Amino acid sequence: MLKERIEMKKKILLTVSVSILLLSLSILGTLPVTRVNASLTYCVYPGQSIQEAINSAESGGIIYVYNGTYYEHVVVNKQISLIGKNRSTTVIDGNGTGSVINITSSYVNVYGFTIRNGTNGISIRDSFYNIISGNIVTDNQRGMYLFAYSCPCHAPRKNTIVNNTIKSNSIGIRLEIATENAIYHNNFINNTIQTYVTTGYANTWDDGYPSGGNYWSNHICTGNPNDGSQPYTIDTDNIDHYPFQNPNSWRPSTIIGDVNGDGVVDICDIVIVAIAFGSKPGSPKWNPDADLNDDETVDIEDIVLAAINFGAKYS
Ligand SMILES: [Ca+2]
Ligand SMILES: [Ca+2]
Repeated sequence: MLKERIEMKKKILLTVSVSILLLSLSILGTLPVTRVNASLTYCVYPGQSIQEAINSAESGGIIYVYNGTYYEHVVVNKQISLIGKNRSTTVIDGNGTGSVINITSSYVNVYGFTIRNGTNGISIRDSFYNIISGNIVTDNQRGMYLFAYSCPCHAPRKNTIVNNTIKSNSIGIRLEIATENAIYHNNFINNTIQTYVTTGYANTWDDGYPSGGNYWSNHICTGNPNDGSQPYTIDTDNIDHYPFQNPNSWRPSTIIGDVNGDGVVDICDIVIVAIAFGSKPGSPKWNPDADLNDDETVDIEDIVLAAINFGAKYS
């Protein structure tokens, strides 16, 4: 019985995933930023507005942004996944002012962008359980800014910031009254001030050993990660116990299907695989992260691998 139930669960998950896949594939050729299916996926092309897509989306929706440079100040005020096609070539530029992406809702995913040239690259205000992964955040006054807008009781908590490169900002990350957030497997490179943290508020800067913490360009240590003998100390409540000697040296997520490396296999991962469906190295849609079985093709086998592990997370 148990085996049958597991098989049934797999079948249901596969059906759901393939439906999502087909839906995703069916919309990739369309141009308007219009709703494709109830609250699911919107595509944004160069010349269109990411904000308009967010405004149209319902909670739980996915905004998929094609390669290009978008000069916008994006406000994310509802629970959505904002996914860029390629972190190097899908660019949101703040034109030197404001927050490039301002997150005021909880349960938001932001994956796969270059976010640049703002007062804040990404700001997270009074909100929780957001996941910022796989982005390049550069040339902002504050790369990331987590803060309580109204009162300390709204201090941002439980946000996860993983697999980002945060470089050449005046301040890499500013945590102003923010606590219990997890920040690991990021590259902090040549920010004038790497971190600026309000004292008395504790956050997590590593994922334990041997998973490790972050790479810091201003911290010399040995090992990927270091064994704990050369921690990167911000203050007594904020210590990266296991920093990395070299950038990008963390092991990929050990959960098959966790494409964006945030520790859980969910709809965001399935969509990333679906978007790369049919691609091989060299093709425009190719994303090596989506090739879960490493056979240099993103196909149904990769979708199935993600579907089987749907819901899995680090314990
Ligand atoms: Ca994931
Ligand atoms: Ca594959």
